[in-house]
Amino acid sequence: MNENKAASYTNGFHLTVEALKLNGVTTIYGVAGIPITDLARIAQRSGMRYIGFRHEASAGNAAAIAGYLTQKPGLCLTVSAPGFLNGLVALANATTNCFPMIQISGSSERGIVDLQRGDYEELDQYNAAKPYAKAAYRVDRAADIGLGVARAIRTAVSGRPGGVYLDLPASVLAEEIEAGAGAASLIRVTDPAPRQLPAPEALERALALLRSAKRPLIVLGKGAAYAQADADIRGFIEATRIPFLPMSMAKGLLPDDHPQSAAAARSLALGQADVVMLIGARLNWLLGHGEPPHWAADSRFIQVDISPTEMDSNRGIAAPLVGDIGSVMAGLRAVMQPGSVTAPQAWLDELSQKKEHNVASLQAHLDADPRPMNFYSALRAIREVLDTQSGVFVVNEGANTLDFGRNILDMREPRKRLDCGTWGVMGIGLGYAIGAAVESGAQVVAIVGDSAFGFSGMEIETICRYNLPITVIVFNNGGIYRGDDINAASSDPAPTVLMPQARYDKLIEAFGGQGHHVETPQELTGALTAALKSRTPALINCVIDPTAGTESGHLQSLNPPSQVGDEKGK
Ligand code: ADP
Ligand code: TPW
Ligand code: MG
Repeated sequence: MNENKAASYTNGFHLTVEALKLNGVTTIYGVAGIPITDLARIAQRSGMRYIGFRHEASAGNAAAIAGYLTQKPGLCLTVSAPGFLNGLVALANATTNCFPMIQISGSSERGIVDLQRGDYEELDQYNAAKPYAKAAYRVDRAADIGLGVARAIRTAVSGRPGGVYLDLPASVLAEEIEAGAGAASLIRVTDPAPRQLPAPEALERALALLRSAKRPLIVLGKGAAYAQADADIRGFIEATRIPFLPMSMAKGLLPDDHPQSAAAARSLALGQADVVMLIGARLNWLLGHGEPPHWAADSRFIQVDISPTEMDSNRGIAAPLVGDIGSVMAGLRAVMQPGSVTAPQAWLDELSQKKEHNVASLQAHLDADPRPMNFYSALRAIREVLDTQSGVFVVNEGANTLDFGRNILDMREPRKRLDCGTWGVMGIGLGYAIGAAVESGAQVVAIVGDSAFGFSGMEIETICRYNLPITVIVFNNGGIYRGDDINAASSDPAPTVLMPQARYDKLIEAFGGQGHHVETPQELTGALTAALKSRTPALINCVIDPTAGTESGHLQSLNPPSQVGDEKGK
């Protein structure tokens, strides 16, 4: 290319980067290779941040959680075919969790792929992505890159947020077009997630139902956390004195030690509530589909959600409030007469009594000091350290590690707890930790089961390479759920067993991070305190009793047992 041509021409690589920058995308999470290596380079050179991962699933998970935390689509960049598919699991997970994310993937030669002539990394990515994404788009001309990026951004964040796939074939990235025409083709998206106001009659209907309630309950989901309407949500809950129950990622929206929290009396609250207001929470499996025996058969529901078709998905919704949570909560506060909705004292007293009882029995477990440590004693040590900190993100994955972590670790700030979410997926741990650290600059403590850790464990190199303030605590109980299963049939380990003597701490030392091996709560307290103080990458191998966990954690009822003809059906 001669000088004149360089001055007056641009290409698909540059147009993609310019389109992203024009729309405020500042960070790309990805894995480099054909045909997007130069895209990553040009992005970095132009002032964007490029975070390179060891596996696309983790890059995608980082992008997804960036989207959740910032309300802007997190961007994941992948190479063709296998890289694309590796990233797709994260895009599907983002869609399932309603996190806004865009996966941009390079793809191979269309003419060869479509006739299945056998190209390098051949795959019909656009069609493969469709069922797993909120939408998929493919750009076939460099002049359309601005349009493709604009559509991807608006689709990801408007309405119910989700994952969008944007296919950029290698030939489009390399295509040169006249620079002026290229610049003119870019689109800055105006108001990508417009407010959606609820209808006045819908507000009235919901308030009338709340006024009639004897045992009202508010359930806060991660949609409520995502909406960043913290003051209006808290204001409404405190003004009405209605008890609230946070879903796991909504913990901290109001502090867990708030007197109106019904978390410690969950079963009673669900089972007895007569009017339930769901705010950014779906009545899916995590809420027993809204059905008995978890819920009263005659309970009535108010649902605040941006997605109209979420209404009646499991139970009839007596008062649908379709709109964005910020607008709905502000609208309710604006029209509600002061004092007109108040939770009856008898209901509050009933919940308080149950809470006191449950808190006392949890405390008894926390106060025990068994050797080896169990989930209670290890989490008590972590809780005591985290109680002295503010602004720290907690990432939590595993089975028992997740269940105990959710119950024992109190959150006091919104959007600080990130976990397996709607799918109960393993492998989000280090990707979420990296995304949270990169987007916020804050410290992250990732508490992960030893099995869970394995799904994204190589990203400790990424954490060390970028010197991120992340402490990974591996709850090492030697297995999936437990470490004590025995295979009587051969010398192979049982299906759920991992190496109990594994020294995960040594892994991070290979990359220059701090490794700690702990066997007592005191050692765990010391290691976590030191790691947080240093603000540098650390991994704590925390030895947990192999017999302490329960198979399938809290989800035993979902695990079909095989009994016919088995010596040991469980
Ligand atoms: P949880 O797992 O915490 O119960 P879910 O993921 O099931 O939460 O539900 C989140 C809900 O929040 C989804 O139905 C989604 O449509 C909704 N949502 C997300 N963002 C908003 C928003 N800004 N306003 C209204 N609803 C939202
Ligand atoms: C992508 C199935 C659910 S929980 C779990 C697996 C493999 C690991 C539990 O062991 P861990 O925790 O992490 O050591 P603990 O404390 O109970 O010992 N593949 C994917 N997602 C899921 N959910 C699984 C497999 C599973
Ligand atoms: Mg384990």
